[in-house]
Amino acid sequence: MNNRSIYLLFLIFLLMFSSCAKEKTDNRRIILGFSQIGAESAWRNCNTNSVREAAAAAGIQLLYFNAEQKQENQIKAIRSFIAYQVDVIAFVPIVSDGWEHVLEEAREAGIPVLICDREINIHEENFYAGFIGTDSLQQGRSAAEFLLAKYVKNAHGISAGEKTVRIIELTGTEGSSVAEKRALGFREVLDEYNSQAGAPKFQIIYSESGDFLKSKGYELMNNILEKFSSIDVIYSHNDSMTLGAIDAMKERNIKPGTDIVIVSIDAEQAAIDALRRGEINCVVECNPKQGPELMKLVAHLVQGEAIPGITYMSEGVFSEDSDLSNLPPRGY
Ligand code: GYE
Repeated sequence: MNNRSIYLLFLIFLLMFSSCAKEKTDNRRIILGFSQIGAESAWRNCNTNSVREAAAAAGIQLLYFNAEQKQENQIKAIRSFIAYQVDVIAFVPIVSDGWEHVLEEAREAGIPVLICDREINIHEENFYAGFIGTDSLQQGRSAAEFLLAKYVKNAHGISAGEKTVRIIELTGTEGSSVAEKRALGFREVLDEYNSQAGAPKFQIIYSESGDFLKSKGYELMNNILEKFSSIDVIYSHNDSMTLGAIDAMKERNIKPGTDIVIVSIDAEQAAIDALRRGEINCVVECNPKQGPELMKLVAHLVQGEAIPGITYMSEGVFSEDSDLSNLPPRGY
């Protein structure tokens, strides 16, 4: 190769490089680093798809990491997003504690952070830009309000003044904000009722974590049915555990929804189908389709615009009293 052709090659390379560099600084796509906790439920898979589809629709480049249920993997993912200098970081905190250091690192790097779906125990300003997700305290309250309506107003299966309603609770992942608040909201409403009214009283006779997993819901229910002979209600923090518990009941010829009243959270298709069959009595909706709202928040942050501290998804309650004839397919 003579000097002239080397010079020409160099020129072509320089031109190529400068056009790439221009592309990156002037007109490049927003990059969002998103750390998901895993794939423990149909709800979670829908949540992941919603984020992926919304990012694609908004032209946002998504760096996606699945933490496989481990906080340490989430922390590693967030650190790699910082090293990559993404525009915004979003993550679903599997548990509420232990995020101070990594959030401090993101703050020092000047990268705004959005907390998705579950909350964290840091409420200091400037640690993160905002939260988008579900109102789990309200979901717990709604679950209890259904029980008050059923047992107190409609006097289901009891004569007033006679009985205690014995409740078993299947809780979600220990240390997660969602499990804590679904437990709290539920107790808040029942405790208030118990402290004022005569009878019936509502009593949580047993509570254990099934980690939001169907397999654990099944396992827990088998153990519970061995231990307790009289159960009025199962309150389960998500549909996956509920569906596992229902399988265990059916194997023992216990009729879910009739012999034992069942209240669940999420409203995935399989639970709505069970509600229609009378095997579940109430499903409190938890809306996983957070992607489009999340992308709007990301775009605002990149523009340097203010966003609300909390964005809750819109959610409802479906029960045996609801008209479900026009309910569209759930998509999860
Ligand atoms: O209810 C459950 C999932 O964090 C709100 O996690 C979410 C919960 C949801 O696995 O099914």
